[in-house]
Amino acid sequence: MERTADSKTSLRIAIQKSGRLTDKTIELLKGIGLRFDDYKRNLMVKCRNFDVELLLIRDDDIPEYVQDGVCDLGFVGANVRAETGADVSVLRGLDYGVCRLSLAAHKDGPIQTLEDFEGKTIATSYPNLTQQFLEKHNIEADLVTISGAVEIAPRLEVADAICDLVSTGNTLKANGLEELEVILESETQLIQTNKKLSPGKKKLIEKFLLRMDSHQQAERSRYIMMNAPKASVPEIKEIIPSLNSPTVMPLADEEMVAIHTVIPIDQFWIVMERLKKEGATGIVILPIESMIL
Ligand code: PRT
Ligand code: ZN
Repeated sequence: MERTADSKTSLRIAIQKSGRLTDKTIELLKGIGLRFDDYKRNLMVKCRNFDVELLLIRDDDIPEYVQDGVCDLGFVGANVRAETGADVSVLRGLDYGVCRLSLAAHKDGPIQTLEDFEGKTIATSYPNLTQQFLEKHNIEADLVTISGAVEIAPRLEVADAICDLVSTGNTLKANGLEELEVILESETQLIQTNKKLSPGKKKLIEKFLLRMDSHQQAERSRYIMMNAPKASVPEIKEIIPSLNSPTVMPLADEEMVAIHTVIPIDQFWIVMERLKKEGATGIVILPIESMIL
């Protein structure tokens, strides 16, 4: 049990109740060892083994709840945070819920460049971000704020163009639209209130972040073991962008050694090919549960 001196201290974290960010956020919280009961049917869930309670709400409400100090932390898309303009601090960027907010228009229509948006009507759920972008580029356009199915607005002749979230681009394509300008690159963020926090809460946030960082680091890394010719060790050390120097152990065959180390997952295949070239054999890759640097 992670109890603090101040036993009433409990961190309140806002997460999306039901939507694209929910499963990944729950997975992340479970991944850092938090245990809680059925979150699907409750608005508030107490964590069993950490002083945390989760508040499950619509993503649009998260920035404001955190700004007002109703919640200490929140997991929300950068798009929603930026649109609300909430006074919060961004603690971490997380690599899920990745998308972009883009201006789009009919594929072969009259709008082909940014200047062509002048005087046109744009449908969006992000009027603030769209307006800020247009103003920055000295373009005057009329905004129509709609809350869903923005992509069909041009077909319904509600607007000439749209400004909406894009991830694969399939929705735009299916509606005969072309992405013309990215106005914001977005990902899920962990945000924190700017209201004054008690020392107990600050300590809990520190612990929470340490767990999260260790988990993220571990997710991006793999433990690698291999046998290799002793003569290749200097080359192998060059190839492996290891955190520290790798562990090199002697084997019964005096010409060979066993090497253990950690590699970043994004370099996995490049490293692998080069290791094989240096004569590495019996390469074993293992996932890492947690990593404290
Ligand atoms: O009910 P609640 O208000 O909580 O949820 P919501 O319906 O407002 O949001 P939800 O669950 O749809 O999305 C939550 C967050 O996920 C967004 O705020 C973004 O931060 C992130 N996200 C990531 C996305 C997308 N990718 C995404 N592709 N949110 C929406 N989309 C939609 C987009 O609006 C468009 O309709 O998907 C369509 C485009 O997708 P592609 O793959 O066809 O390009
Ligand atoms: Zn929403």
